[in-house]
Amino acid sequence: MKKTIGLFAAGALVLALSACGGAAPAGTGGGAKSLDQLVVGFAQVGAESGWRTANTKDIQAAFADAKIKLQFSDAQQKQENQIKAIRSYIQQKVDYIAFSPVVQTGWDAVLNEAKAANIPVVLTDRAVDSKDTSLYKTFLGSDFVLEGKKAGEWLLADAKGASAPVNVIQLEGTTGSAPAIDRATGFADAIKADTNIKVVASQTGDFTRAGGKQVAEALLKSHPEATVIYAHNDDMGLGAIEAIEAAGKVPGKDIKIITVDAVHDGMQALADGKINFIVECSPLLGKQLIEIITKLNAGETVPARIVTEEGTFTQEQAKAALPNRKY
Ligand code: GZL
Repeated sequence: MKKTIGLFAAGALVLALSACGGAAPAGTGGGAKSLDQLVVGFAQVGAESGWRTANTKDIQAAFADAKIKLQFSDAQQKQENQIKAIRSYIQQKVDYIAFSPVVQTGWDAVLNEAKAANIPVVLTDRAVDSKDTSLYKTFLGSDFVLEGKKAGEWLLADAKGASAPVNVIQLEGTTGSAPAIDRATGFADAIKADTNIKVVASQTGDFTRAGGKQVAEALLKSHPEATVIYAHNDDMGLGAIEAIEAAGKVPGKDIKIITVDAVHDGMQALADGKINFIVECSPLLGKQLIEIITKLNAGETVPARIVTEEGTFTQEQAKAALPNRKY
């Protein structure tokens, strides 16, 4: 009789433990799964620029190398598509969700749904303006204000001692996106030091080459006094080059161009003297994203903010760097 009770008690104990403990959901430090058992949902912004293409390729390669299953979606630059993708990842009960928020606002509801489902979220590339930072584990990406500041500081140096006014057309990135907001802020703060430099017009080209060309054509017509174009990414700067040449002017000389990213086509235009200065913004976030997920899955904490390292390029530096660039 005693033996039977003993076995029953042991069985009950095992049942109780498995009911309470169970396989802790991944990302909560349960470490219940090995990396090759994980499924990660990634909601990408779209394929709007050379930067985005390089970012997607790098993330997909990093997950393939790490043998972690990646569910990938392209939102075609629409927030509602990203929200739909995140909701589908929640329904699929993925282990982690990562995404690059196309705009800063409007994420609290869906991020609270992910939190309620106990699925950790990692922000890559762009930030959200949610006040509740418990809605995501970390934000991995560039300091866009610093990027804008670097662009402005180059113009300050280039315009030093100039007697004629320096009138700038600004081609903004996607309206409401962190890079567009912050690159404008950093640039404006830097050029304050020289009252001879003025932004005479500023409009979004939505980070695309076509958008940059269309807006540059219009603004060059309405602002013939402009001598500089500051584009929030290379693709819009490349579109502006087409507009400048169509107007019979020489890009890099009649109209100086400053851009951000340093993707191949931008760097080639810089080497060719059609762009004057590029601030780098690295799209190569895949390896760091894998490191973050590996740490979270092992129950380790990660910093709330991980800033990517990046530099700047002049024409000579672009010529030297081009042969070894990965993208
Ligand atoms: C910046 C990234 C921006 C790039 C653009 O991290 O979000 O979006 O600068 C891209 O080229 O479209």
